[in-house]
Amino acid sequence: MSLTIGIIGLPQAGKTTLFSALTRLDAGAASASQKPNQARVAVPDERLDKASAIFTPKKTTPTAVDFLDVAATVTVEEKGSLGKRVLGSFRTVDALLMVARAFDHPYLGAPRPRADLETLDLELVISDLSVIENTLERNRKMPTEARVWFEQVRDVLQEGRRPDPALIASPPEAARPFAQSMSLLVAKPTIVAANVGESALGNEDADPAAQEARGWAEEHRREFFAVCAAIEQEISQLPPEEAQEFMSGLGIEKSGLDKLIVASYRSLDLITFLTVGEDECRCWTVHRGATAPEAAGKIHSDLEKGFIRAEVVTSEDFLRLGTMAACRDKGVLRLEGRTYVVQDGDILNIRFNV
Ligand SMILES: Nc1nc2c(ncn2[C@@H]2O[C@H](COP(=O)(O)OP(=O)(O)OP(=O)(O)O)[C@@H](O)[C@H]2O)c(=O)[nH]1
Ligand SMILES: [Mg+2]
Repeated sequence: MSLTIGIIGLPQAGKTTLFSALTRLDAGAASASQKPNQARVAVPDERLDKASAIFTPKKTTPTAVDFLDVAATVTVEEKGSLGKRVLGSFRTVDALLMVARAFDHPYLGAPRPRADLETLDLELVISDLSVIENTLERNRKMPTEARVWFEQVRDVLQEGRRPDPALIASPPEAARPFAQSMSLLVAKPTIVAANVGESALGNEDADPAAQEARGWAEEHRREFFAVCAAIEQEISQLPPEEAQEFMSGLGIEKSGLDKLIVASYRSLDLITFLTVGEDECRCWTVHRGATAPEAAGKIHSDLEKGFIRAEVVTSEDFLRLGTMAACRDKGVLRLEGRTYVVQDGDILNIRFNV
């Protein structure tokens, strides 16, 4: 299971620049042809790096995130809205990253992130509305129970509001076959990024346009971060050591990728656990609240089926003490059963039999 994040925004917001920065690819040329950009990125995790330095395993395996970037510049036929081509591409993603321009653009002028985010959000609502209306239109004989649910969602959207996640998550049985292929954009976890100008570097959060975007994100209960995509793209082309030096020189504490991963995991309610050893050190992603057997199932279905117990230590304790034996001696290596709820950063060793 890998996670896909769709980068969405008005034309010239800096989506492709950000995509290039996140993926270390130079996607500028591809975007000129309006071909979507898609690439997989390893999720940075310090705990994994440090565990790997201790074990020097044959393999180190981070988790991965896929990014999708679609040009928002639309043709005349698409009538100035983001349109089917653009928004349709995002129906299959797990989360949306809304990029708001917070830099001065050569011909679009001063940033107005609040207005842009409103416009973008409205486009999502309009697109979802048309999907629902088409579904109702095409399935005139839909059971009443299903129709009522669709109309409920439609009415909320028509008022320009977002439907209650609980409503979206639980369509009545009769509506499921119709709702499945729909995957509403407004129902997706959404993160807002302000793409600030170079003058705001090192102090991105204090930038007035970034604050405007943050305000909007907070009102809409979305995760937020500020980034300067143009600089990050330049940094992403440097060798890692130089990049680190360059970033500290500019006062950038965390890369856009780091900020995005934190925001995404929070907004999707995901956590990371680790498995370590001489063969492999590896990160895994599970939903917050997953039990030890569920986590074991991520590794292999046999581990879930034959689950006996999990040996658990926090990465903090392990990295401080350096060996499992020391963790056992200090009593920080615990044996947990089926009901144990896995915590972010836990190092697990599953005992099982098949
Ligand atoms: N000054 C400044 N310019 C930027 C920044 N990010 C992007 N740009 C510039 O803004 C323009 C648009 O950037 P793109 O990344 O192509 O924007 P986009 O959102 O992909 O645009 P479409 O694909 O047309 O929808 C380019 O000229 C970039 O160089 C930034 O952080 N600062
Ligand atoms: Mg682009």
